[in-house]
Amino acid sequence: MVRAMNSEKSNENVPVNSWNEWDPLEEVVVGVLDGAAALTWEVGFEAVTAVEHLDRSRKYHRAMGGQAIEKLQRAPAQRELDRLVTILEREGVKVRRPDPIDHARPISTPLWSSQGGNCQANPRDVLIVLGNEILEAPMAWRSRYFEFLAYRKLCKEYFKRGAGWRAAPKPAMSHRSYDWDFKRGETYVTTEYEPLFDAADMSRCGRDIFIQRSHVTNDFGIEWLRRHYPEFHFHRVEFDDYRAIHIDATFVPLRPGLFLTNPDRPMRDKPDWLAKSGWEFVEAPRSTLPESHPWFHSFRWLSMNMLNLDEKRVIVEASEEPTIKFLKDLGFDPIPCPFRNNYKFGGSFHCATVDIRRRGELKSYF
Ligand code: ABU
Repeated sequence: MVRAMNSEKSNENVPVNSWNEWDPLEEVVVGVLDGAAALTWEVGFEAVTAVEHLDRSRKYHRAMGGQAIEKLQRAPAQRELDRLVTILEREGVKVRRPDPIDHARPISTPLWSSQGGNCQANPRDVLIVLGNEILEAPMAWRSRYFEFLAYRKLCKEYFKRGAGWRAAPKPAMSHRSYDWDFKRGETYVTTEYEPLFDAADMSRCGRDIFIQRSHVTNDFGIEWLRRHYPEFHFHRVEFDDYRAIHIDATFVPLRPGLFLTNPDRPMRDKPDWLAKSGWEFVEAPRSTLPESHPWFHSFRWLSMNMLNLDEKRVIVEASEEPTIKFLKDLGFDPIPCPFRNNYKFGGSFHCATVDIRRRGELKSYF
């Protein structure tokens, strides 16, 4: 249900309204850490694991998958998350939270089982707001199959207040959904057996939405989106990234006319229309996370995973001084917040949130 089909002002009374990544943010869902479990090793997870970590990671997750991440272990990340909520509220944004579900127990469907689930730290991966509608993504990892449940109370509430609410077809995630012999850097682990996508593989720029073909988003999923949301133009993009998962540390629209790009992940076959669109493409500074840091190979580009409160204010990780300076030079007002302990849960500010309401309307920027 896309109400603002042209550039008329959208109805400000609607509970759900967000068309891009930069309009003034009024209401946001912030993830929670309670209930988190160590991920279970599965082929989809293997595909996005840095080669340097493969052996260690496989061993750890086979042994620990489904084990609870206890409160004490979560405490440093929890303090950062609390700080993020304080900042958002101070900046005038209404914060909503999902219901934690306990991921530390085996899950199964008639076709497969997993030692455990994941967490609800990253609502961005599961939900996307397309105009006045919330869409639940199918997801592509077995450990994430039931993650949507944490957001159902909120979705029901928004629906009752008048928002659109849709869920993509729940995938089988059977053995046919995965290429068990995928070639790192050449092919993707997800096949075309059924539609698959994570919501975080999309960057919204009004009528134009960039969607990455990745290890969690396939062409069938992109086609499903095109057929169900004809009002939008979904542009399929690919990047040189053998671990491709989610576009929000790779290709980030910061305001109309400006993309932040990842110097290690150039876009493949950038279309001519985009190159000539008049939008500027600026390379993100490298992270201050030291190369010797055990998470360096997996998480260094989370420095790009920022949250816009509007076209000026951007929440950025507090230790990323080069990024903070870079943003100031571009005319932004960066708001630093420590968040590195949250990286263990897979994301930074963009992942940890999903904007429900931004003050704005549907526009064409290209
Ligand atoms: N949504 C997290 C993406 C992380 C990365 O691409 O490095």
